[in-house]
Amino acid sequence: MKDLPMSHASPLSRRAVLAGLTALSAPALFRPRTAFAEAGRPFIQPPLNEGRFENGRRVFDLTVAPGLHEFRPDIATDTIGIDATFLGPILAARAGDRLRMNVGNRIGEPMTLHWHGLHLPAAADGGPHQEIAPGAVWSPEFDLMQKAGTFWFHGHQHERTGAHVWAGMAGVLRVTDEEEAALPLPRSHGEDDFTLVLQDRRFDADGQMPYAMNMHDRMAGMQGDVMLVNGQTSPVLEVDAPMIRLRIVNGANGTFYGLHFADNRTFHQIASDGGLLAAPIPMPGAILSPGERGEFLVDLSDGAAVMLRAETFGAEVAMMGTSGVHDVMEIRPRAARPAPALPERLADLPALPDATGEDRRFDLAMTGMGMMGDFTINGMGYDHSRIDFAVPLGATETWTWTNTTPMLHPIHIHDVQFRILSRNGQPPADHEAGLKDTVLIRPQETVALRLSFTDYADPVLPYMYHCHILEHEDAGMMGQFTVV
Ligand SMILES: [Cu+2]
Repeated sequence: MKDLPMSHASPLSRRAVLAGLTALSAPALFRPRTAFAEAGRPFIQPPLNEGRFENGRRVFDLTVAPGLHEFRPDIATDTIGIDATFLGPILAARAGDRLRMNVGNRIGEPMTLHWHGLHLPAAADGGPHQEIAPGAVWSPEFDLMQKAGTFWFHGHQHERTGAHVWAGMAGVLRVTDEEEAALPLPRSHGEDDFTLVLQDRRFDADGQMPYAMNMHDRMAGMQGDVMLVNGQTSPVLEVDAPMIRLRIVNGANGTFYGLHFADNRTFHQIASDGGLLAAPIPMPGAILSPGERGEFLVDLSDGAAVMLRAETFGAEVAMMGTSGVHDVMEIRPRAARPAPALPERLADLPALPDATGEDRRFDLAMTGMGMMGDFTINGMGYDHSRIDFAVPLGATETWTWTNTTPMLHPIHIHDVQFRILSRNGQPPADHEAGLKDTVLIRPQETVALRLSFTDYADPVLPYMYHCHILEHEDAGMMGQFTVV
C-alpha cells in the first residue's frame, strides 16, 4: 500500500478537518479499507418510536437485552440491543412532553441508561447512581425541557460503560418543537431527514466483537476498523429529495470522525448537540467527537452520487496521526432538481448568561502511559462515593478546562446545555457557538464554558462530568457534582 499525504487524498478535509486539531499531528496516511461486507445494501434506520400516551405522559417501553446481529450476512454476532438486535429505536418526542421511560434490564448484569444531553432531575439522569438490577425495570419520569434537536441515550454503568456501549447499548432521541417546525427545513423522517449513529468496531475471526482491550485501547479508547452506520456496513441511501438533513451521532467508544464528502462539496451545519444554530454554517468538513451530535444539510441538486467519508482519529492523534479514511455511506439522488434556498436564520440563540457564581478549574491529566486509573481530573480519579463539589441552584458558573495530556478529551457534562466562552482565549467557531453538552479539549488547550444550573436540586444524587472516550471514563476520568 502506498502512503499518500492527506493533502493529495482529501485536500479540503486536510485543511478544514485537521486544521487546529493539533499542530503536532504526524503526516496523515490515506488507507482506504477493504469492504467488510458487500457494499450497496440499502441504508436503514432504527424504527421511529413515538411512544404511547398514558395520563398525559408520553411513555416509552424499552427492553435492553442480549441480541444476535448480522453485521455480515449469515454471521451472528453477540450484541446488546434495545428492542432490537443492536442499538435501539429512534425515540420521537416533542419539547415540553412529560416523559416516562420504562427501562427493563434483561442483560443479566447491572446497567444504567443515561439520557445524554437532557436537563432533568439527577434521580432521572441514568448515570452510575441509577443502577438497574438484572430483571428489574427502572421508570424515571421527567419533563422534556429541550429545544428541538438530536439527543441520545446509552449505558453508563460504573466501569462498564465502554463494554455496554461497544455491545450496542445506545439509541437516539429526536426532539421537535414549534420553533424548528416553523422553519423551511427537511424534516420528513426517512424521506429527506435521516438519522445516522456512527460507530466503528473490530471483529475477530469468528465475527464476534469481544470487548477485549489491549494496552493501546486502554490508553486511546477502543477503536475498530469497520465503520458502522446504525449497525450497518457500507449502506447506500437513495433519495428523491434535492436537499437532505443528516442527524449524525458520534456513538463511538473512542473514535473521532472528521466528516466530509468525497467530492469535497460544502455542506451546512444547522444544529449542534443541544439544538439549532443561529444560522446554517457552511462546512467543508466537520469533526464529531465521541458523544457529540451535529445536524447537517446536504445539497443534492446536481443529482450526482456522493460518498460520505470519515477520517478517523483516536485520542492519541497528537502522537500517532490519523488512522485512515473510511467510506461511511453513499448517497444516490434519483434525479437532479433545484434545491430550495437555505433559511438565512435558524434560531435566536440567547445571549451568553452573565456569571453569578463560582469560577471552577478542571485540569485534565494522565500519568504513566494511561494505564488503568491513570486518567485524572484535578489530580483525582473517579470515586463513586465522593461528591467533588456542590453548585447552588440557580447559579451561572464558568468552568475552565485545561488539558495537559498529549491526548484529545471530549468532555461531557450532565444536566446542562452549556455555551463555549473561549478556546485558548479566542471566541468559539460559529458551529460551536450554540448549545453544547460535549466539547473537545485538545492537548494544551484551555477551554472556558458558561453553564446555568436551573430547576432541579438534589442534596444527595449527583450529576457526572467526564471524558466521553468511554475507556477514559471507565478508567476514572470522571467527577460528580450536586446541585443544591
Ligand atoms: Cu479522555
